[in-house]
Amino acid sequence: MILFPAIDLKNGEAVRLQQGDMARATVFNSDPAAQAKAFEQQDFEYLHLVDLDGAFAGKPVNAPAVERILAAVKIPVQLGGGIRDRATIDAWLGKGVARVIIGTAAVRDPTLVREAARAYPGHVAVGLDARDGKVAVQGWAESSELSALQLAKRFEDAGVGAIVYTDIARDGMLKGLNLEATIALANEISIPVIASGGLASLDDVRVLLGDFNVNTVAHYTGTIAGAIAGRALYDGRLDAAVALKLIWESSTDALTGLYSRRGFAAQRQLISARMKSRDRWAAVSFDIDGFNQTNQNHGPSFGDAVLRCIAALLTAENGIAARLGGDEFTLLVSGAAAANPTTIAQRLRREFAAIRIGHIATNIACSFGVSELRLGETIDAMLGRAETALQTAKHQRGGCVVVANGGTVV
Ligand code: AMZ
Repeated sequence: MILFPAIDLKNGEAVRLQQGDMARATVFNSDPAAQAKAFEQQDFEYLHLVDLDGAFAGKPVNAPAVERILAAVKIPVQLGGGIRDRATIDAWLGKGVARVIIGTAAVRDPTLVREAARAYPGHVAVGLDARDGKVAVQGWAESSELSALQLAKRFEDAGVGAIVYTDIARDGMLKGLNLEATIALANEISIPVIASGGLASLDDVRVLLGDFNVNTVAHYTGTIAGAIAGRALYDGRLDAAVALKLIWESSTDALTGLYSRRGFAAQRQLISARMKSRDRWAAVSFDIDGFNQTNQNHGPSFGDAVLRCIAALLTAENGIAARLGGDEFTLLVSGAAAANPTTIAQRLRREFAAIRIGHIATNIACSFGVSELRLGETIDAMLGRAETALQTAKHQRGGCVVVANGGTVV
């Protein structure tokens, strides 16, 4: 999960509004670049910027402040407000914005969103700002006839990297996120959702991390990839260090230290946002053949030791790795390592077979599916191909490496 600190720009200053009302603005920092730098130094990994005057004007107004922020920080930045045409999208992405957020134009000109998302997969997000169930536009001064879900559905399969969902009534009010509506939306679409509006305390962060034991939330199956924190950070209600520590701890598997499903999803998104079209990436997915057998024969602590050994091997690679299930793992590698994922899989296969726990030889056998990123493909699509190849490997005979796009290495 990514916690995005928000900087909303009005007249070149960093402000917070209440319920989007420009007349209820509090200036928190007259130097937004210094504020951005402060957030970076607090270890936030991604910034959320809004050009408020731009959202009302329909074109960028606080561009100089945005450019100063881009020059001041190294972490990626997502930006919304006044981005209504292709030239503005091209310009911001060209200047180093990692992801543009489109609000009004997503209602009025959905083709723009679709075309931009195709040109820049993962770098275009849709901002859905809901009031009384309907999406608001034009600085939230006007309402549309569409519900958030109706609008979100229009962009399924368009390559949109995220939906930033804001409950306007809660924005700046410190009453807590609208979890129910956010989860309901996340459950209905495959696009990751970023929750926004009203984040008030560590409790909101805890709930987003998967502590869904609240009676209102029965079934959570979608992806909530992050949340936006505004006023709570500025007035000190939310301690950044404590919140980020909590997020970091819950993004890794307690046993192996590898990324958990949720942490891996967040990292994948970050990678997608930072990815340049010619970057090289590859995926290696695998699971252990007959792991239950291993556990039953030697007891759970033996299984744990095996998992720890695998984790140590995996993290030695140049990439990020996750334990996605009891015995299922995924490795994402970049650069030179991505040139030949089959070699990586074969090496891992040899090394796993040689793992010893004390004096016991484990003889672990794994099935592998590998894939390389195609030009213009998303990381998720590449991972999907590796997963399909893995299923084929398991069905063939086990213990082999299947390369997406054909080819089995026994
Ligand atoms: O607070 C407001 N009145 C407001 C606000 N925060 N109005 C718009 N916005 C943000 C949206 C989204 O990120 O949350 O501006 C962006 C949308 O801008 P546009 O110009 O694409 O509608």
